[in-house]
Amino acid sequence: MFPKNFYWGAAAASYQIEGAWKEDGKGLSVWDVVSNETDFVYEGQTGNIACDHYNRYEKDVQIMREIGLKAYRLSLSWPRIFPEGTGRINQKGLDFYDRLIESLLENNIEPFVTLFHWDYPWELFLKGGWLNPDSPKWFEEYANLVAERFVDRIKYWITINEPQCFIILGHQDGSHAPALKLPMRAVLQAMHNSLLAHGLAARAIKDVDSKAKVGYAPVGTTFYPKNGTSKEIEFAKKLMFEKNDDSLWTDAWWMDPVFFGKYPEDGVKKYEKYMPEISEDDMQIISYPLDFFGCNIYHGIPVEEIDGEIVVGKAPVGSPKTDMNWPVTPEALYWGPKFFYERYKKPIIVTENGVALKDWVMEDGKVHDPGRIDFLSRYIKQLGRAVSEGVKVEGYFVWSIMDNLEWAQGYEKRFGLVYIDYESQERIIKDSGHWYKKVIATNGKDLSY
Ligand code: GCO
Repeated sequence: MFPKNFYWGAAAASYQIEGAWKEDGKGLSVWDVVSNETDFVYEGQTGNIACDHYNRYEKDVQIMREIGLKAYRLSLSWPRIFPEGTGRINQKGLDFYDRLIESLLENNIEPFVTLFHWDYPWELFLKGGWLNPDSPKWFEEYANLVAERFVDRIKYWITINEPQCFIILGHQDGSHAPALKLPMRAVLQAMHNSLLAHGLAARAIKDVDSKAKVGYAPVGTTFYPKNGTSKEIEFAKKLMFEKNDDSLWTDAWWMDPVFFGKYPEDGVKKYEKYMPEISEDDMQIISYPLDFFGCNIYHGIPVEEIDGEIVVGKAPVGSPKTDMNWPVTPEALYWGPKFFYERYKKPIIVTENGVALKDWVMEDGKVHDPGRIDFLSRYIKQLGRAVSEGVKVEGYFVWSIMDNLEWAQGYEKRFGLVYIDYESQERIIKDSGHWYKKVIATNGKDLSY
């Protein structure tokens, strides 16, 4: 069912695992400052040490090899490479990624590199961050440098991860760093600049290596038809791709500009008063042609027909939820990729899917997580269904390779295939990690527990 050479992988992001927040010349990120200087993160936790992946990457790559990963999705820390965000380069930061990438390649693990997974350079934030008209250029400079440096070794690039989160959560509702609550006009300006940054970075990478595969990983809110009727399907798509409310989360708002070169008209009308100035050139830059659509999908929202009326469905009382309180809805990994593929016509890579559970080390010294195995197996089956119906899917990445800092929720949430003891930094492959090994070895055929 899954194509040959399918990328079975796992993912993580720099701030969530690296630690070494001041080692070897790294600059600060907005997350470093906010977590150290406010009580913003759960129990006052920080990413200062995290999984100490910066110093333990060799061991971590050995674990990935043991699990049999074909691919690993990492992100680069922008302030580790440019301590001030632009200009001065920190060679030692680049050297770290050199070592990590070499080690992955030696172990036959394909690195998928995300340029920006939210650890924005503090020094650039002081200059206005995403509101500064030069901010797209700063990102272009960074993209160009890393593309030049890693051109011979990296085939797959992702520009920005979930712009919805760092813009809406970071700049509008203040629940992520830099913890701003800006008026809509400013939020839309920041959004537009981040999309320009994406486009310039995509172009910069392709200019260095025309064969590189470049993608973008927005987070999607997937609505799915509970009974699969055509009326439900139509309604689900309407909720994903039309502007129905004031929220900025609508999928099309973040995807149409990138894949179609224009903001959806209904949204432009709705935000008319607050829209930034947009030139023709801007939309051309933002829609620089991409090679794949990266989707991060954890759950979906059902729509259903009740007494002839189509409504947003409610989860039945007592239905399963993860430790994030997200509903378990495997159908999302069938309908989401299907809808995105139909609309944007780009090969899909599931850049994130996974589950937080209350894992602990049991008396036998192991971490038994049958819930994660059940979760992943149900979701992978649904993805397989999409594949068998012709949706072009090239890879699937479990979030996450290891437990890590879940942003404002700190270390309380455990998403890993590998358990981390944050006191001793011991790593233990969970049952799900061993199970995933078999899934990979059978190219997704054997999902049994
Ligand atoms: C995201 C981020 C990850 C999260 C994960 C679980 O998608 O929010 O990419 O960094 O940790 O999704 O919430």
